[in-house]
Amino acid sequence: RHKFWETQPVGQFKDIGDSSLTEGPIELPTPLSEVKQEPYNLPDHYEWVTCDINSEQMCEEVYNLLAHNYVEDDENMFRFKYSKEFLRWALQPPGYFKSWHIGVRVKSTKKMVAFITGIPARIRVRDEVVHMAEINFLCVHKKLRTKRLAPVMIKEVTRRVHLENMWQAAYTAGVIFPTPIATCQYWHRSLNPKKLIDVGFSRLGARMTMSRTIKLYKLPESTITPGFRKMEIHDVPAVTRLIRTYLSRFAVAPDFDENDVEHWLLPKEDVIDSFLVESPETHEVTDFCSFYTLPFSILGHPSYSLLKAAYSFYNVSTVTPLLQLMNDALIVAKQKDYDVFNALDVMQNESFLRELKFGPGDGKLHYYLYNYRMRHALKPSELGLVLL
Ligand code: NHW
Ligand code: EN5
Repeated sequence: RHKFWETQPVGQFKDIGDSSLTEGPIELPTPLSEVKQEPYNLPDHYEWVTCDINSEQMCEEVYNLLAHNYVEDDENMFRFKYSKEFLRWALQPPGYFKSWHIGVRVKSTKKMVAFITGIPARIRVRDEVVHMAEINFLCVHKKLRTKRLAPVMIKEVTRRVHLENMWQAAYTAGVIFPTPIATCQYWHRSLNPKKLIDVGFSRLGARMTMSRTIKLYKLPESTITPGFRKMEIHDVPAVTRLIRTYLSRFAVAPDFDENDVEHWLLPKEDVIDSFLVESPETHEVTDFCSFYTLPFSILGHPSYSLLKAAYSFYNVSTVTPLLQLMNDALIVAKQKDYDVFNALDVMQNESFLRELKFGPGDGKLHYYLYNYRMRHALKPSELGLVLL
């Protein structure tokens, strides 16, 4: 069934429910001297390239490959369109390795036809903090699909992760292979219902008119919570304390320090937005919310080519009810002209999704760990991790 994944140190479908298997690494690390020193072989006419994402030219090549060949919805109506600034942010967190940004080119023309990336992350699984790679942006050009290039890409990134003495990875995908640690549901909150319906992202509900639908999704002009403001650099220590405490309650979550919070959560225009509540009395930071920007290209529509989407990232409430905090997040997203606000049912998100008029999407997101066995699948609410 899964000729490649059956050979990898991942939980296998046949082992589901086997209580003799314990939680933790599947294979032990090997001495670095035993890690293969040369890249895996590619088919003739192709070559590896390590991508310098700071170079405008390289970044543009990667951007173009992804903009035309990366993830689409199940009906091929929309395709993710990560911006260049987003890619730079996503691929250069503290301690990143350039060698983990891997492209494949056609030797003769130098055209980029495949890509995969890793970034380092400390991920806590229950009580243990594991130094891992987060793998993302696996992409093979549409014309080179189903030729078993993806397994070579995965083995090569694995080798380069091993060379840095890391032996585990985390990744997400919309498709199933051995073996998800959790399966999450995407939810969507219409901000611009007319456009969403026009482009086929959503449908007019039964017994609903356009004007009733627009009224249903209407939001206040400005946010409601006193002390709600954009996060600033001087907030990093307080936000780090808030988020560390919050994430400690989940079974799987990143172990963020101040450098990580500065990188991942400080606002960057059209990439990451973050807001917090500073108590007007005590000036304490009590609540936090964030979303990242990931538009869809709209494929083959006569009048619209881009759908502006915000994705819920990390949110923490200690004083402001989470529902009110996320309602304010919707209001700022609407002010900033997003068409839709998306969220997964991870962490405590289920507590606000229905009430704030999110509806379930047609997509699911499966979470995976490489070389780390979980005894049981987790519920989405036990996950404290959001990947880009
Ligand atoms: S998920 C997004 C993945 N990208 C896309 O969906 C873009 C559009 N699709 C494509 O470009 C986020 C191609 O269809 C891809 C597959 C490249 C997906 N993950 O070359 P073949 C990520 O980036 C398996 C893992 O013939 P293809 C996460 C498939 O099950 N495996 O297929 C990435 C089969 O194996 P099997 C995937 O369609 C995580 C084999 O690939 C997969 O031409 C990577 C077929 O290969 C996917 N998304 O290319 C794993 N899609 O055993 C990281 C298919 O079933 C692991 N496959 O026969 C950890 C590494 C680091 C470890 C460090 C210690
Ligand atoms: C990991 N880093 O299919 C990347 N998205 O529901 C891999 N559907 O936007 C991620 N088909 O349901 C891969 N509208 C998995 C995600 C791939 C992208 C994807 C789904 C998630 C999505 C939309 C559009 C569907 C178009 C037809 C969807 C319904 C919205 C509606 C709004 C009103 C209330 C009910 C729901």
